[in-house]
Formats: sequence, structure tokens, C-alpha cells
Amino acid sequence: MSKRTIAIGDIHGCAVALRAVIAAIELQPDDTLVTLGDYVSKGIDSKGVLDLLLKLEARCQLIPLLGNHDAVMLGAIEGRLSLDGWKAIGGTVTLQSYGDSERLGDIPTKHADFLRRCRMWHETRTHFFVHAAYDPDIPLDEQDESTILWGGIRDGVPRPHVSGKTAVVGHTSQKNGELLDAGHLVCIDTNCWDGGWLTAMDVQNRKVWQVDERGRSR
Ligand SMILES: [Mn+2]
Repeated sequence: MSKRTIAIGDIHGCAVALRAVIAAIELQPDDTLVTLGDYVSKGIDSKGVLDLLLKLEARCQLIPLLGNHDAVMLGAIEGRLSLDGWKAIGGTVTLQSYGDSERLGDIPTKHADFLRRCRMWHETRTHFFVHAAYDPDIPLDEQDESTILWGGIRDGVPRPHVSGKTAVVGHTSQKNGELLDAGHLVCIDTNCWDGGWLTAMDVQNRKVWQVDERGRSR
């Protein structure tokens, strides 16, 4: 059996769902797990999500990508972005998962270090992975970070990438809970924190697993 590459969509503080989807895929040590970013904000247990991702690094080949919410959290931790700015877009609920005092000092160094390890993109022979979007005409290592982290696809999916590889993205939540499959691009953010599903997808055979915020499969 060839080794699996499994992508996981936006988790957004849904630690119970992450634990459940890991159980559902029956994670193997030689699996490559590409998490598409946005680990924090919106859902109630961002701390629990980052704790679990740290454990997963020891259980498989974890390739964590950076999402826009993760980037803003790291910016606030490092003092590059304002704490109030972060709080306004999800920092408050994220900080509350660490304790009642809502202080940056409650976030352990190992969580900040994890966010610093997150990558902007990943590629295999056939696929590439980014949090949000891409410029179709620019090589992956030259992409603009604002496009990768913040680019929307709700008003139109980018053309196929110049590499010819299939894009796997998150970020643009699919409110109906279904994957957006444009052929050359698949979006697997299925809105777990807001009544949808956390999606895992084996990119080679397109097998999909979905669990809700409470960890129930469908
Ligand atoms: Mn996002």
C-alpha cells in the first residue's frame, strides 16, 4: 500500500473534532498529514487544538501550514501586531482557552514555536497545499503571503496553477458542509466550528472523512 497523504481543513478551535477525525482516519506512522491552517479562533478550544497538533508531530509526518488566524496570533505574541487587533478577530476566544486572564503570557512558548514552524505551502508530485489561495502564474516559492493567507475564492476559483498540480485549500468556508471541487482545486474548509464538519481527505483517492464539532461522524 502506498503511503497516504491526508489533508485536514480549518480546525478553528474544534479540538474534539480534531481528535475524532484522527481516530476516523486510523492515523498510521507513515502517513503524511497536511493541516491547512487556522487552528485557532472561532471555536472554544484553540489551546486543545495546538496541544493535540504537538502530539501528532510524534505520531506521523505532520506538515502544518500557517493560516491567517494563526499568523495574526503569532504577530500578537511577537509584538508585531496589536493585541486589540487580534482580539477583534478571534483573539479573545483564543486567549480564553488558555485561562480567564486573557493575557498573552498564558500562551506557552511551545505553542508559539509551533506556529513559527508552520509553512506557507507544501507540495507533492501531484498536489500542492496552501491555506487560502494562490496566484496561478507564480511559482509556489514566490507567492505573495497575503494571497496565500487571506485570498478568497468565494467570488471565483483561481485558474489552474502553472505547476499543473491540483490545489488543496481551506479558508473559504463551505457553509453547506460539502467540499468545493473545481477539478484543479479542492476546498475542504467545511465550517466545523459553525455547525458544519471538519474534513480530512486522502488526496490520492479522494476518500473523505467528516466529523462535527462534537466528534460525530457522518
Ligand atoms: Mn483562514
